[in-house]
Amino acid sequence: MLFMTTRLATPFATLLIAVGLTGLAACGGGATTGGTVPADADVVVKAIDGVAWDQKSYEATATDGKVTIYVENDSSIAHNMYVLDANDKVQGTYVELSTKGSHDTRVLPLAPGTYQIVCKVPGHNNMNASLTVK
Ligand SMILES: [Cu+2]
Repeated sequence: MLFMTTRLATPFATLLIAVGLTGLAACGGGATTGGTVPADADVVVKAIDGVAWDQKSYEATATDGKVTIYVENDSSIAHNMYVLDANDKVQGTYVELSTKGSHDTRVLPLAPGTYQIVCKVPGHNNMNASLTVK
């Protein structure tokens, strides 16, 4: 009897996962509410009130040489996010975080080392955090 219950539960769990993924896909970014952090995110970065990132330093462990960065705007003003290497070279493409709840994910090929996460909106110099990639 226990065996049968297990067999029945598995398709049900699969259905739940499918429904969950559909819900995630419907979230196209730029919504007015916060997003769902992807399960494979290596680092989560949030812009918060006070013209700041939620941390001064972040750490991420690369997977196959790539770092998955999820970024979200939890503040009431517009921001953007750039990842810079030690020579201030922009890594990949930036993320526009125009409204509260704006969010996006970048998968960047980053070698181990120290990077900067910055916002280039004028006057937002305080939004300068370090990202250590291992
Ligand atoms: Cu900003």
